Amino acid sequence: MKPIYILNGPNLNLLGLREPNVYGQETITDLEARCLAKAKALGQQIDFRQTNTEGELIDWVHEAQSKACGIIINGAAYTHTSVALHDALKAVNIPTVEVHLSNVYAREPFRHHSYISPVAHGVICGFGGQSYELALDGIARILKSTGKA
Ligand code: CA2
Repeated sequence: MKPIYILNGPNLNLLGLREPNVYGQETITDLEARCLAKAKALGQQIDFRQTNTEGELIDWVHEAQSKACGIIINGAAYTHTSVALHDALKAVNIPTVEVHLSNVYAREPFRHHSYISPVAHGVICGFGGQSYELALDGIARILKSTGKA
């Protein structure tokens, strides 16, 4: 069974270590453990990664085309800036769900635009770490309905 790639962008390695008022107490390791437990309950495999580099994130999206059955992506700040990430996601034809911990629409206006949303099946934001679990539910449903689970 191919895994669902869960890709995390810049600064998310600081989760739980800085700005707990915005992003909560959970570390990136806690978040990975939460995703592993949820994936197990859904009978799915995951490959959970974080990078601070735009090019690496794009390389992982390309790799996902042949090695993953779906993508869950928190592009972090690249969500709002990266045409390259938009183009990479547009080029892959496996289901993609955009996630954010915070409700980006309740924050600064520059966070209201996403280059990922137009090329994603769906978007989940504002539920903290639970956003990732909801995204796993959503992608598992897509995979089942398309016979790819
Ligand atoms: O809410 C989200 O998940 C975001 O993708 C997080 C990004 C932000 O740029 C997006 O607008 C929304 C920021 C990730 C940085 O995470 C930090 C965690 C702890 C301390 C500092 C940054």
